[in-house]
Amino acid sequence: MSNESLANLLKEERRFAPPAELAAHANVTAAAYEQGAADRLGFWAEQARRLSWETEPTQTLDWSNPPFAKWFADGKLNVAYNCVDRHVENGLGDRVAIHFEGEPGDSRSLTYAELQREVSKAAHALTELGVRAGDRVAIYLPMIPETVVAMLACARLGAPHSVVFGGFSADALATRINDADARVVITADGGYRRGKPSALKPAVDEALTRPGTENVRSVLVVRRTGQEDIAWHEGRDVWWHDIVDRQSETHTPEAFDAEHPLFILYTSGTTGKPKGILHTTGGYLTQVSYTHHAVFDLKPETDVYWCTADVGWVTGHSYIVYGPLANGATEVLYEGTPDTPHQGRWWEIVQKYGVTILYTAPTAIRACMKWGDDIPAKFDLSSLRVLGSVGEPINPEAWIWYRKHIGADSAPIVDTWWQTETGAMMLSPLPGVTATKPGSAQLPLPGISATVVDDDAHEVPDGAGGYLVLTEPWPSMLRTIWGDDQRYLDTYWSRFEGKYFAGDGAKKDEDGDIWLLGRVDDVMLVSGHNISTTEVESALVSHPKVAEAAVVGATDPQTTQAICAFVILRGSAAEDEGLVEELRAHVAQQLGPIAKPKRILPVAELPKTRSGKIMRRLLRDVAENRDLGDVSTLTDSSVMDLIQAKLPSAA
Ligand code: 6R9
Repeated sequence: MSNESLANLLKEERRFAPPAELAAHANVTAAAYEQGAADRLGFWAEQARRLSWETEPTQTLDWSNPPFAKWFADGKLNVAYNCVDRHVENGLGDRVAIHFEGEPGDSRSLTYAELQREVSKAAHALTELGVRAGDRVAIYLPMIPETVVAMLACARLGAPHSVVFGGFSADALATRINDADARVVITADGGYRRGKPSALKPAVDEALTRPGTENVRSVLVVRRTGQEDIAWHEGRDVWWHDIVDRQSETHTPEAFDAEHPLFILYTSGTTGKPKGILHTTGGYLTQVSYTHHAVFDLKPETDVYWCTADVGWVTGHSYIVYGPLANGATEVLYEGTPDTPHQGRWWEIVQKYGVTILYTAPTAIRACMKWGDDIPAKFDLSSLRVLGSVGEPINPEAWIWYRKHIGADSAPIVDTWWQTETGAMMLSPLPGVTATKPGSAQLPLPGISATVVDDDAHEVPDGAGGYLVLTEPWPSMLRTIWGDDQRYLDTYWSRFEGKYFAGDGAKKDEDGDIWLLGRVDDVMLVSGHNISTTEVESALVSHPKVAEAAVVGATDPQTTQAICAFVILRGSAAEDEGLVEELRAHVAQQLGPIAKPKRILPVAELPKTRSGKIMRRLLRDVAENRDLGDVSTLTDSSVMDLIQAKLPSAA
């Protein structure tokens, strides 16, 4: 990237104060920022007391060998005990932990007491299969209660889990089993996706034929879809109901060191083999618990919380499993897609359970915008009081739509920036404190130190752009890349000395609030200006005819890169002659002539990763007439054929 800072193009003037009622009773007030700034370690030591420790830690942070952190190193605790048993001991056994909603419409609620029995039985079953503390267990399951039970059973035994998203192929699963050297795989016959059963077990069978997976001795199989023709490997495969159901319902948890590994989660990144991000116990649980309490203002007695992510992503780990359950929340777990059997399915679920806190991703919000305002309007969404967003920068127009059509123009939106590597939220407004700005994650949470720096690692002044960095260690930080300390150093700690490089472009506005501008690899260089893909996309989405946009820089002889935009039009908009000119003029008017796209191509779909992030790399290949790179992480690879087929009409 050149020395020129990211152009600070977008000017967003709208502000939304917290609702008075929420502010008056907020879990966290502005004092937390002062406390975190005055004594960061003292602040986190206090948050660690949210947990129940078998041995209380006396040490907060050991940073004697940076960047290898140890948090609460002399403390001991059991994560599953903290997420389940202690709530039962505190008299909350009858509280619902999970309202499960299957895609075909089956539903089932588990109380904390029931969850305790299920986790205990599963822990005994894993022990019978030979799982011991430190053994890795791969989990390849749909979004069903057994997935949460399996993760907690592993945590209870100190056996790090590696959850692999159920949409991944046999190859991706084999690579991950191999890298973590997993000993047991927990899977299901299948799950329900888009109205039909989708098999999982065959992918496990195939993965286990690949070299490097020989150490897997057992495959534990949950029966979900009941398909008849499932292949069975005697001696290796075991039905969940055969082994789990007959176990004792009581199990004594063992306490582990705070730095005992809790899980490995693979993140693909843009190049190279997937990185096994390693998270440990005490610091991770402290920060997911605190942030879930602070950012969602969770009142566990009355709130019904719903995070729509898949458990296969970090959002599912931290904000479906560990954060909410550590806090004794009641939450919804939904198996399927938002448009099955109809495009109002999510809103029907909000109405059915009286969901009060909803946490979802910009890609889903933009899909709902495209489907139309009339769909959510058919349901009673008045229970919602806090709305969260995560995964990508949220375009201001999508933010406004979310607030207006889902949040009754009153629920605060918390735009939470974080990563698999950070383990928990790092930047976000606080719903009872912050006057929110559409499209900005705004500021580091209490106890977190983050800023924006230029190429030479100097902090940029307000109004300027650069790179987001984290300047102090935080409790839920990754500890390393599994089996590859050098890659951990090279990837995150070598770009700016002593600072964690997140890989995201960002700017500070005139108030010092932070705006995320997309991955650094995606930033465009146009006639000597660094221009953010996010800002041009947001300008396009602010046009009434555009539902979604993806912008890339394509090599250009005159301007180094030329801005090339792919847009999805809103339902009623026609792809007529003047449209492209109209959109170019709109961007120029919103951001300035420098940001005017050279090409705009209306398309039916955009290439997305399975966690819903736009894959700009592939669009760059298209814009530069190259063969497509690796498409294996795409949700639907036929999308690229459709886009390429449209290409001759462009330019
Ligand atoms: C939690 C999660 C991490 C990357 C991150 C950034 C993008 C996530 C964001 C956001 C802008 C937000 N990202 N939240 N960008 N605003 N609120 O998504 O983890 O899958 O590891 O992705 O996602 O680019 O670096 P992960």
